[in-house]
Amino acid sequence: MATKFAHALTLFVLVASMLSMSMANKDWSFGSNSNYSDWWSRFRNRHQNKTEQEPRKIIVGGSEGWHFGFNYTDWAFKNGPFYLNDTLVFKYDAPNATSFPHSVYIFPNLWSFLNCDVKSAKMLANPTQGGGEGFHFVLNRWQPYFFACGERNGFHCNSGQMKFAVMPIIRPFWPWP
Ligand SMILES: *[C@@H]1O[C@H](CO)[C@@H](O)[C@H](O)[C@H]1NC(C)=O
Ligand SMILES: *[C@@H]1O[C@H](CO)[C@@H](O)[C@H](O)[C@H]1NC(C)=O
Ligand SMILES: *[C@@H]1O[C@H](CO)[C@@H](O)[C@H](O)[C@H]1NC(C)=O
Ligand SMILES: *[C@@H]1O[C@H](CO)[C@@H](O)[C@H](O)[C@H]1NC(C)=O
Ligand SMILES: *[C@@H]1O[C@H](CO)[C@@H](O)[C@H](O)[C@H]1NC(C)=O
Ligand SMILES: [Cu+2]
Repeated sequence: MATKFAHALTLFVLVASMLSMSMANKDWSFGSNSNYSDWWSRFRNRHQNKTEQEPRKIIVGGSEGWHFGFNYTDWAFKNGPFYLNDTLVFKYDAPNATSFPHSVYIFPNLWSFLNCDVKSAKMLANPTQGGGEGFHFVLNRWQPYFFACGERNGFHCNSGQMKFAVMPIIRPFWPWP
């Protein structure tokens, strides 16, 4: 129980630092290195570049795709923040004689995520749905999402690091610098 709590605390700090980092880096506040004319020019320009504001399609793991042994927590941390209506694309080959199956599950809460309790999770995509264009999942709710691979009763989730959490944030009305 103590380790569970420590894990939860770590995750909380991670998410909090992710959010504050994104706020700080993107110069969200009227801080010392920002000024009003800067802010107004950004506001006026907001209609000029719509492409930047559209929801993105993000391939989970980038060129690595969705496989055993890649650090997806690290990936999510480095590729965040994610925005509402962004689409996550899970790409993995259908199993064959020499490769192991993967899948995509979503946990109902932080505790089952930390424990890789696949039995309490819901399957989003079976082992054959990651082929071709991949399995698409839209982050269309303002809530934390806990993803994992459900194969081998949590072994891929635990030992294979095939798990990550994202908390989509609301996209600002004008392009961020
Ligand atoms: C405020 O921002 C504008 C536009 O970026 C810049 O030209 C100006 O030098 C800045 N003023 C100060 C005091 O930093
Ligand atoms: C608009 O945003 C896109 C994508 O970030 C960028 O490639 C392009 O250069 C931007 N165009 C202008 C006029 O800023
Ligand atoms: C995965 O990455 C996270 C964040 O960078 C790090 O805290 C963790 O120790 C890494 N896990 C492993 C097994 O390397
Ligand atoms: C996300 O997409 C839905 C459906 O297209 C739309 O109703 C909603 O306003 C969008 N939300 C944001 C924050 O873009
Ligand atoms: C099985 O899948 C792996 C990875 O998806 C691929 O590299 C390999 O060529 C495939 N083997 C066969 C016999 O199709
Ligand atoms: Cu897997």
